Amino acid sequence: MDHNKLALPVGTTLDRFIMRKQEDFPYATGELSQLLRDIALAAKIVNREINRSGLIDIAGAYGSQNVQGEDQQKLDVIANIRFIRALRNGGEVCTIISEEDEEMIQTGNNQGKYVVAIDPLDGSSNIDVNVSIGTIFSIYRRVSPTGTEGTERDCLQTGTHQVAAGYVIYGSSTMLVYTTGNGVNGFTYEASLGEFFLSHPHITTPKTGAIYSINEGSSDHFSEGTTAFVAYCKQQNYSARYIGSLVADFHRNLLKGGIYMYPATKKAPKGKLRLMYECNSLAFIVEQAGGKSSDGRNRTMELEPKGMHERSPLFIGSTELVEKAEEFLAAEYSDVVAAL
Ligand code: AHM
Ligand code: MG
Repeated sequence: MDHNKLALPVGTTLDRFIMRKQEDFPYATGELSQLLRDIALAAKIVNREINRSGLIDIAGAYGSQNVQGEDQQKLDVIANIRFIRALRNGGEVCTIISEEDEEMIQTGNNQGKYVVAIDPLDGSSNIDVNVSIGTIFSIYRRVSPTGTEGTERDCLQTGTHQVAAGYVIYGSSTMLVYTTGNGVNGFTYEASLGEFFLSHPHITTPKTGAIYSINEGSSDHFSEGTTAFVAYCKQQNYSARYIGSLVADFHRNLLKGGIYMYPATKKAPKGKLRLMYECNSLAFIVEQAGGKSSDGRNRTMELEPKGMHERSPLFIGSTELVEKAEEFLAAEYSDVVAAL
């Protein structure tokens, strides 16, 4: 009997993978590695809270609104506390931007070299009905001198300056997917061992796909270009798939090929999604996986952020589909932007 078949290796843990990657950079000090491990630790805790949310009184609305004027769920607040605490205790981060906090958060770690932008729990209106939700993050190196508090300039860098980005999907299994600019790797959480294991090495996204994801309930407010592109998707017999949970919609399309869209609408001329901790993070990942992300005309990662909670339209996924959407939008896009 082949003993290896009796007990298959469990594989590479996230910690070991991060350590190995660090060895690839001879002058790396390990701070970014530690920071990624802090995020993974908070993700495990948040995963635990989500899994038992039906049993204890942490599902449902918190009774307040966040900076965007959206109802906060209790788990939004809990996830925010967990990630901020992990980043504060870790010591590598001087400043955090969170979807849940209007102002930037100073961690008190003025020696920290990094700034994190995070949506601690995205798609949280789906929590009560057991639909997948996620955490999205971007990591930047600060531009202000260490030893001082982080500044707005540290927080408002273009997406091209990200040193790492990732997401956690709390779904039928929990996964952490991240990039440090050298490809994309995915890790699946093994709850009984309390570890993330490498399950999706070198993720590449198909060049094209047959899935389009958009909230067609808003179609009365779509621009002509968006309407025409959606009609094109139907002519091609693409499948419509829209969970309404960005990480879940993005993750599916990343693996299978497709396009996710949150366009500018007449009601929301800059769309809904936030540039700093939703669009840019996923844009870095999709590009590293061979895909594309734009606001319909401009590369997402080159957009100049003017505010920490700024919104941007988002067309993201397989390169051919994003380029096709851009073609449809090209004619009218200049009018939309002119009207902003
Ligand atoms: P949130 O950050 O308040 O959770 O909102 C973001 C979510 C995304 O996960 C999702 O893709 C989008 O909002 C859905 O919006 P809509 O209901 O307008 O389609
Ligand atoms: Mg969000």
